[in-house]
Amino acid sequence: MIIEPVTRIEGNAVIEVKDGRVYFKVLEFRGFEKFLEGRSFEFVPMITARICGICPVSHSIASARAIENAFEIEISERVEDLRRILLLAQTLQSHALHIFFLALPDYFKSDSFEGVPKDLVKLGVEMRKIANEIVGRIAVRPVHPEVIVGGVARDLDRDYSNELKTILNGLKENLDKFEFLKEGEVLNETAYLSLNSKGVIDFYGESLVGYDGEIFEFGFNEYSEHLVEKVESFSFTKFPYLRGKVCRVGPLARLNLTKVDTDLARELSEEFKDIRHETLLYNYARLVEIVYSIEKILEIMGNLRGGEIRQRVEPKAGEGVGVVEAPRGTLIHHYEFDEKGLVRRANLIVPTTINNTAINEDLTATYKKGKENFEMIVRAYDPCLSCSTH
Ligand code: NI
Repeated sequence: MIIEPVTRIEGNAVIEVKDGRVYFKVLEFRGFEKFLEGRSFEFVPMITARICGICPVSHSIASARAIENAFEIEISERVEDLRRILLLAQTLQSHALHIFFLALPDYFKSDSFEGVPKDLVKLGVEMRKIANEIVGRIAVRPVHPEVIVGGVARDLDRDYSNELKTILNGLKENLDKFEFLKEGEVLNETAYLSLNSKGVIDFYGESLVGYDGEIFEFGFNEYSEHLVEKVESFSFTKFPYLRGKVCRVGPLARLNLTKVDTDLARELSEEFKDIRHETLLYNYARLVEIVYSIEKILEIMGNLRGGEIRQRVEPKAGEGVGVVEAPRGTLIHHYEFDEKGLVRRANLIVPTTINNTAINEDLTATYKKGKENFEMIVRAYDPCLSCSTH
């Protein structure tokens, strides 16, 4: 059996059932790591923003962070706050797109958002509108945003709290309509990986936290000791393993590994006080993170810290790793520079790539249970294939 193409995901993929196994084949090829070589550092965040139309902010910020680490540049507290707002606004935009337009149709037994109740779709549209506006305000444009090495493009000079509070209230009134997102079964038990800051969820977190039966923490520079990529001939996406185990990142991993520190989202995240492995719970976790993103943006906006929004950057030879939480999970950028600040080598590890092994294993487990909801399982991961083949 072959499903081609897999619909309501970002990019092109094929699902093939063959000899008792199910293969999730990603057949795009991009080549960003190669054509970054020889480019000057200042263009790197702009080039990597072109990897993806949905999560460009994550790439550009991971990039800038890696470069700043390589050149030993400290950004101001204000830049840190503004970058957090950017990452959260993009998560709101991306999660809203996924839940309301790509995932919900499955739950309403429909092929498109036309089968989803209109009031819910409207909520999704409003979330995306305000999130894109916020990103555009700080990073000039919502798609192909500008993030600068050493800072951000613009300060936040407008208050969006009324709009955000209206959306949050609209969501609160409708929360009981999403109970069905808590349904799901365990297909495979896996390892998990996320950023965190002292055990708390943070899309611009300070260190990595992993789970392979036990929780362990490590710094950005040690990522390659824990996360090892393998290659399989049937896909252009690689297969990473965390300490030899199939690993997952994204909303489920974040809520499994970290505590949530905003009011309503904390209540909703109670569901994840033990490690949860049900793949379809990714959708519920995404809903919790929509609430978290709105609450956290409101909190940061209300207490913006001070400092310059950009600073002078002097390149030097060396290497640096930058990590952020993208909507789909942990995103790692690693560069090596020569003394002029030209890229010698680039390595990008993208969330959908990390989830790739689990997606394949889950499809085979689904098949072995005699079920055929393959596309719904793939969609739970909200895969971004143009990112994964970078
Ligand atoms: Ni992407």
